[in-house]
Amino acid sequence: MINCFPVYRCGNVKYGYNRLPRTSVIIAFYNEAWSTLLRTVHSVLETSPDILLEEVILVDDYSEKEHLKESLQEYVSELRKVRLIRANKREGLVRARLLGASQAKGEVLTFLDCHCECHNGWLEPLLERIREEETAVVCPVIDVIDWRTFEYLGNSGIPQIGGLDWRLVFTWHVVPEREEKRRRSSIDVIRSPTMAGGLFSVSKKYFDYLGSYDTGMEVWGGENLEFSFRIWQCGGTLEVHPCSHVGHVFPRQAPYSRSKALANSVRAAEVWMDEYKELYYHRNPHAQLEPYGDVTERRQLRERLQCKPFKWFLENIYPELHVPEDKPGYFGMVTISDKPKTRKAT
Ligand code: UD2
Ligand code: MN
Repeated sequence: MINCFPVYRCGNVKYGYNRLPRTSVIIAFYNEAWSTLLRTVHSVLETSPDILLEEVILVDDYSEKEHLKESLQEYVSELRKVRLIRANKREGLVRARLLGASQAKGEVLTFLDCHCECHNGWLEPLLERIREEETAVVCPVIDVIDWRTFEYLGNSGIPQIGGLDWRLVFTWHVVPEREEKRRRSSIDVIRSPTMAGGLFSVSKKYFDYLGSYDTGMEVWGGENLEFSFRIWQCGGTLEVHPCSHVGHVFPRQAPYSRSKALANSVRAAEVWMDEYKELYYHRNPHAQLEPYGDVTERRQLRERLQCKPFKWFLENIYPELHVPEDKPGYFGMVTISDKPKTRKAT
């Protein structure tokens, strides 16, 4: 049965370790707690076969917290294969990751958030898939780590894939039937229209070919959808591997402001969504007023790589997404406030 978490079958796969590409693991962080950051690093070291792990590159995005200064440097200098590099100013996650990528020696880049725990056997399936298909960008299943107790809660069993809504918010979905039919076995990769953003492996060569990231994006947000559109529209595939599991802490509140997310999303819409960007603007009128900088180079990249239109993405990769027909004056978005309005007693 395709839907069962194929844990037994995953365990039976034999890898030709000598043939797999080696990876650099890149972890950008800003003001992260000591315990979660080190949990991430140690879990990578403990669960990655030595032959597959080129190095772990920690990129400090100009953190202010004292524990991330000398103490971290000292701690890390004792760890084999781990390097710490520091940004000279706050770069935001896109440029911080690229700083790490620019120094990476591995054939494959594997990005992780700085509050993860890799599970045994997480790396092999990602690398095997890239060995098989260089244009595949592969994500692990993201398991949940409880943000209060830090307990590894795992996953409900059925891996989910990524989507989006017309406000350009990332959403999770069950695997559609058409995709279940396409897969030949329960341990086959699952194609996903979008990625959550933080955890994935990509061939370094292919990442560069695709234009790595949009360096005009600041702090947080938007880069995950931008990269997802770009992968699909420019000829790659975006996949979740059901055999690869990595836990992630979804905290209640990030240790920084995410005010730049809107401009980042607008950049993604302006470059990749063609006329469909209007559907976004109708649902988020603030977006249309947001200054988003210059996207000329990104449009040139799209031209150069001869990427497909957004319509193709909608029809072929994400047919489940309802495309509304906005008639003038008849569109909007229903929002449900989480704070119930209290009625004044009369
Ligand atoms: C999700 C992604 C995240 C990113 C984001 C959209 C997962 C599990 N997480 O949000 O990777 O794609 O969506 O942008 O898929 N960071 C910096 N500099 C900054 C801000 C953040 O280095 O200015 C680091 C941060 O410390 C962390 C990573 O970037 O390691 C992602 O940030 P996050 O964990 O706050 O994002 P998350 O998981 O809410
Ligand atoms: Mn995160």
